[in-house]
Amino acid sequence: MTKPTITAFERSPDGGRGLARDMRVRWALEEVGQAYDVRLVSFTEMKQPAHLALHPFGQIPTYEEGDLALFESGAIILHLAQRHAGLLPDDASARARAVAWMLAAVNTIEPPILDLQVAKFAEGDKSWSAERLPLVLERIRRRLRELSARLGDADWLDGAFSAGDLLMIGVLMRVTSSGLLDAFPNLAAYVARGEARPAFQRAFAAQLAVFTNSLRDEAPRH
Ligand code: GTB
Repeated sequence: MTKPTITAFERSPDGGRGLARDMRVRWALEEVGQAYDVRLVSFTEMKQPAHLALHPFGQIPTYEEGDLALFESGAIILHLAQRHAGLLPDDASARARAVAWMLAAVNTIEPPILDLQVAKFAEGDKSWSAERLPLVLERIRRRLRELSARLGDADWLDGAFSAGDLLMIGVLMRVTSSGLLDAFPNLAAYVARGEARPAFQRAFAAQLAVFTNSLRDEAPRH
């Protein structure tokens, strides 16, 4: 495989906490042992024609491998999982179930979590915001309850670790700091189990280094 290039924030607003979606792509690349390059983009560059040709919505991450260009973190991870061993089971039915978990992560669990970010950061100053917030939180709790019940005391969602777990943990990471996982110790342990994987650690360190370097580059010189 041609060494792929992904895009990531030149300076992530999350301060290097691994919450931007290049993190999950880096993690998948590390899991399958595929070396990659990173092109850092600013918010301005993301909206310029060169980047829009790669990503119609002017976002990160993107993925370039030879003449293949992809956007959408889920699609990039599915591509990697299909091209390499290690992220999808060989058995066709188990593979289909793992893909179902990938879609459940981005299609069922992530939307209410994104809604919380919108409620807090984009709508926090609206007169109706305080009234809406509990509804948004309850929609997340409902999904966490359901997911927690299904996971039970298993390590991973369906047998061995798969791209379904990678995406699900990538999504759940976005609510760990809010305390929403505290009521679901098995989900908190599930996220911690994912974060303990060596591939996660390498990916996390790489994205943190980008943030740390961006601070250093900006530091006043004496
Ligand atoms: N569905 C797409 C995917 O999965 O790839 C969504 C891509 C997306 O939302 N990208 C965001 C982006 O480029 C970065 S990850 N935003 C810039 C823009 O739209 O102009 C979302 C994100 C951003 C910041 C934090 N944070 O600071 O905590 C967390 C997550």
